[in-house]
Amino acid sequence: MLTHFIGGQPVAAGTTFPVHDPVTGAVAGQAHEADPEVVDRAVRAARQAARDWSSMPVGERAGWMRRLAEGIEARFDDLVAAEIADTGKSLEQTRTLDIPRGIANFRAFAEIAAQRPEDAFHLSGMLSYTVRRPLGVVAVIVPWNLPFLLMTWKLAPALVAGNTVVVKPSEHTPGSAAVFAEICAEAGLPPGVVNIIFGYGSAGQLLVEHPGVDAVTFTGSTKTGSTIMKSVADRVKPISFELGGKNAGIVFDDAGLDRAVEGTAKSVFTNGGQVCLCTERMYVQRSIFEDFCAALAVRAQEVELQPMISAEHREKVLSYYALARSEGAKMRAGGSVPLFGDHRDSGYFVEPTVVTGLSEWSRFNREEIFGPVCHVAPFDSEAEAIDLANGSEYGLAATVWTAGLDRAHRVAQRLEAGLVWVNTWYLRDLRTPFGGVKLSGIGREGGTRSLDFYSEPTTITIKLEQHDA
Ligand code: 6OD
Repeated sequence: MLTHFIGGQPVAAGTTFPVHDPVTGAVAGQAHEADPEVVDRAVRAARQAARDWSSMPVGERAGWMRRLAEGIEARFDDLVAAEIADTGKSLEQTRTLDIPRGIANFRAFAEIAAQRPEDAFHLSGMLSYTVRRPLGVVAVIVPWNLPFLLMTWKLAPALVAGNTVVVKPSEHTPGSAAVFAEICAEAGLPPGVVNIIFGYGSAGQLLVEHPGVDAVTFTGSTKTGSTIMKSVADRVKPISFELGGKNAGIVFDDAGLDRAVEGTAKSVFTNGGQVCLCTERMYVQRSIFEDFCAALAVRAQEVELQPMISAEHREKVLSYYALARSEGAKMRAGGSVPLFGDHRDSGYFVEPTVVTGLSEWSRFNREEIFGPVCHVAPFDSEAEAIDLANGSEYGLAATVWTAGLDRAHRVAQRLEAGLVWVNTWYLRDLRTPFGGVKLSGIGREGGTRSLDFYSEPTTITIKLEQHDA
C-alpha cells in the first residue's frame, strides 16, 4: 500500500485506489488517495519547511541535489522496477532514459544554480542589481508517461531555487514517486521540503487551488492545463505548462531513406507513442513517399510493444484507428489490437500503426492521439511542407530530415514549434529552453529558464553619491 509522504513521514490517510499493471490489466497495488485534509496537511508542511530551505545558501541546496542524485543511484534498481510495474515500459528504456534522467536532472540543476551570475549594473550615480527569491510552495503535477523523468525535471530546479514542493503524480504511476520519497528520507532531506500526495485529478485540483500554493508546474493534456489555468486565475499564480502536441516530421528526398525511417520510427513508436514529443504527422517528399511508407510499415511491425497506460487510454487510441478506417484511410501497418496468446491479451496493448490517405482536416490529423501511430502524407515543395507542418493548433516539437544544410536551417527556423530536431529526435541538452507554442504550452523550462520560473527577481538600486576625495 503506497502512502503519502508529508513532513518527512509516511502518511496513510484518505481512502485507497487501485493501481493497474498495464501489461495484464490486473490490479497490481493500492495507494492512498489524498482528500482535502491530506492536501492541506501537505501544503502546510511545505510552508513550514520553506522558511529554512529558502534561506539556505544556494551552494548548500546544490549539495542536497547532489545527495539526492546519489540516493537515486543507490536505489536505481528499485526505481526501474517501480517504473516498469506502473507503465509496462521496456527494461532497456527505463535503464537508459527514465531513471538516468532523474540523476542527470538533479546534477544539472545543482551546477546551473550554483554557477548562475546575477545581473548587476554600475552606472554613474547608481548601482542596480538583482537578487532572486523563491516563489514559496510549488505544486508539481506529474503525468504518467515519463513519471520519474518529468517529476525530477521539475523538482530539481524548484528545490535548488529555494522552493518547497507538493508533488502529485498521476494516479496511474505512483510507484517511482513512492521510492523517491524513501530516497528523500534516507538522504535526511529536511522534513517538508518534498511532500508527495497520491490521488486522481480531483486531488491535483485541490492542490493547485490551495491558497498556500504559490505556483504550479504541470505537464499533461491541454484540456487539464486550461482547467488549472482557470482555477488559479483569481490568485494570478505563476504557471509553467508543457501540454499536448500534434508534432510534425518533414522528410526531404535527400535525407537518406534508411536514416529517416529509422529516426521516424523512434519518434513515432518510443514509449508506445506516449511522449508529448512523439511525431503523429509525417510529410514526405513525393518522390520517396511510397518507399518511405513501405519501410516505416515494416519497422512498425518490428517494434517492441509497450502497453497504453490504461484501458481508457487504449479505447481512446483505438477509437482513432476506427475513425481512420471509417474515413477511408489506408492502414499501412497495424490498426487493431495485437494477439499474444498469453497474459498480455488482457493488457492495454494496441498495434503500432501507420496510416495514409486522410485529409489534413480530419480529426485524426488535428487531434493528439498519444499512441504508437502516425499519418503520412506527400508534399511537393519546401514551402508546402512548412505550411502543412504549421497547420496545427499545437506547436511543441518537429523533426526535419534532410542532408541540405541550408535547407535544414531555413525550414527549422520557419516551423512553429518550441523544439525542432534536425536528423534526430529527442536529443537533449538540459540547459536549453524546453516547451511549446500555441496549444502546446506556456513558458519554458530548462537551464536558467527553469530557475527564472521558480524564482522572482527583486531589483535593488542604490544611489551612489559622487564625492571628490
Ligand atoms: O525531456 C524533457 O526534459 C521533457 N520535459 C520531456 C517531456 C516529455 C513529455 O511527454
